[in-house]
Amino acid sequence: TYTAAESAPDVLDRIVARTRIEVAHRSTLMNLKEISAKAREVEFHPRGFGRALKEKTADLTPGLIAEIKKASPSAGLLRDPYDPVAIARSYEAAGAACLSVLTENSCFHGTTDDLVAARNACQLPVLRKDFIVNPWQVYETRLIGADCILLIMAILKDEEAAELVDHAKGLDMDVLVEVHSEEELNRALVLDTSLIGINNRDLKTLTTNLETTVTLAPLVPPDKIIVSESGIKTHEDIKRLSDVGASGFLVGETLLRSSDPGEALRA
Ligand code: IGP
Repeated sequence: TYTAAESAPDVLDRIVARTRIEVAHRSTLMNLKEISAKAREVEFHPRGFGRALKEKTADLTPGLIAEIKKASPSAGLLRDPYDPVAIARSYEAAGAACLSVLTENSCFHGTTDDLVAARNACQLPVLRKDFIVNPWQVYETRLIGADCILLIMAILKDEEAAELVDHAKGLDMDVLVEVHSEEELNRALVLDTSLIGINNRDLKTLTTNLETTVTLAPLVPPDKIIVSESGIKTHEDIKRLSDVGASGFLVGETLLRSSDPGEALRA
């Protein structure tokens, strides 16, 4: 886990570099052809992630995507012991629309098993929160049962993002594309997905500012679903973000700091 403030700018680069090495290693154990064949054999169908968000919006209730993670580079260790199953159940009982589960290990202490366990414990659609840079990871995401992948525009070239979207769509998974600037947003808008995530956290400095959503949301066409991500703490925050057009709200730290995350969501 990252601690020194001066190393913040390198966190994203370090995670991506490590991820590439790990994927290269794991794909020697099961190559792309093998994993894609296996992913296509998965029998159960993805739970509609975008659909669950749209249903909440139709109800005029905020579409909360409740996050499950043990630690983060900005917050450090959030939960010890860490029980993804209990947290998933309590979020579902509290009325979350969807779950987001961190599977990145080096900085977030997550594993793919955490996602499998959380998803099996509830009926909610699940976003795999990780740093996806390679089609192999998209097939792995389907194999572990996730319903939606995250694509971070800051770490992808246009053609890489388009290719990863195609692989995900081919497996009937939804895609949440994450942006943090107008330039990234314009690159994201041409992709074949309706879910646009606006990350209020600057992944280089790790600080959050809800103004990011306030500034970028008006630039998103009405046929897209806007998910505001990170740094959301209060009902007033959600009100302010819905007023500018967000209908999904990805909340982690605020809920995970509470001894009862579901209760914190209900509050
Ligand atoms: C949740 P927070 O501040 O409520 O814990 O944020 C989520 O938005 C954040 O975990 C996140 C993230 C990411 C993590 C958003 N985009 C990309 C890792 C990678």
